[in-house]
Amino acid sequence: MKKLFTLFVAVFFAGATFAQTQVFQEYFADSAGVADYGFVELDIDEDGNTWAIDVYENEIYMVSNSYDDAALTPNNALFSSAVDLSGYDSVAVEYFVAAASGTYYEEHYKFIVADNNDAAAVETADVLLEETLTEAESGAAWQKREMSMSQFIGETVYLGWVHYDCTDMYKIMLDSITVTGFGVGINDQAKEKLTLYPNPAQNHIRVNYSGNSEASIEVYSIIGSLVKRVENVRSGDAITVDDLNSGTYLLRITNGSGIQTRQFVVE
Ligand SMILES: [Ca+2]
Ligand SMILES: [Ca+2]
Repeated sequence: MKKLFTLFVAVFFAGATFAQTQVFQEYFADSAGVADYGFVELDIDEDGNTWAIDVYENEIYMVSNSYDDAALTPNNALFSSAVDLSGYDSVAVEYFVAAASGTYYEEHYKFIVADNNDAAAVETADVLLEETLTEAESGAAWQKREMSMSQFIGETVYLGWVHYDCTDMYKIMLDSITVTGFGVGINDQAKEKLTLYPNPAQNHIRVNYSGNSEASIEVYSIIGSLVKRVENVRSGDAITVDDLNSGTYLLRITNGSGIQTRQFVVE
């Protein structure tokens, strides 16, 4: 059984060590029971139908119905086991979702992050994505969703999928969930103050640190790709970011006092 595990991968960019850790991964690869994966399903509408394991063409995944011989009005929540997000500079999540039917595909759900895995937590959770599936996801055409979870760094959370606010379609399908943490780990030894502003940024971002040492700056995408490098920077200098797409980035600065990483957002 594939459970919570931690994998440490060191990726090297121009001599800099950038650590990438698989914080959580679940492919539903080898069991027929929701609880076997450490997941919890909640039949909030109490109609006897909720998330369950399904198997089709040797692929195992989670499923929740909005039709089963008759129309259902589901309100079914599925929670992962606890995920500890302490110790990272940046965290991203991805999962795959699909609608089983090629015709009745307008399943509705929200992806939430909660501090517990019960019905009360569904109400107070942060909603990271809410959507009605489209033709792109119909006919079991798996589509990836990926987004930042960096706002929860330092917390232990539960990932949740709530299938609700729809009726008389067929089945929503969920599989291959991965949470990845990024950070500079043992190389992040500098303790002095480093700030970025404005953050979120539009055209440029300034770095501000104590001392007068020259710094080199590297900017990484949320998945760890180097997108920009600037040399000979001093505290207060502006770094152009209007050539970057909107999104979350990591800025890694190396100066006389060591290496530090900060997250920023380009609007
Ligand atoms: Ca139900
Ligand atoms: Ca699977």
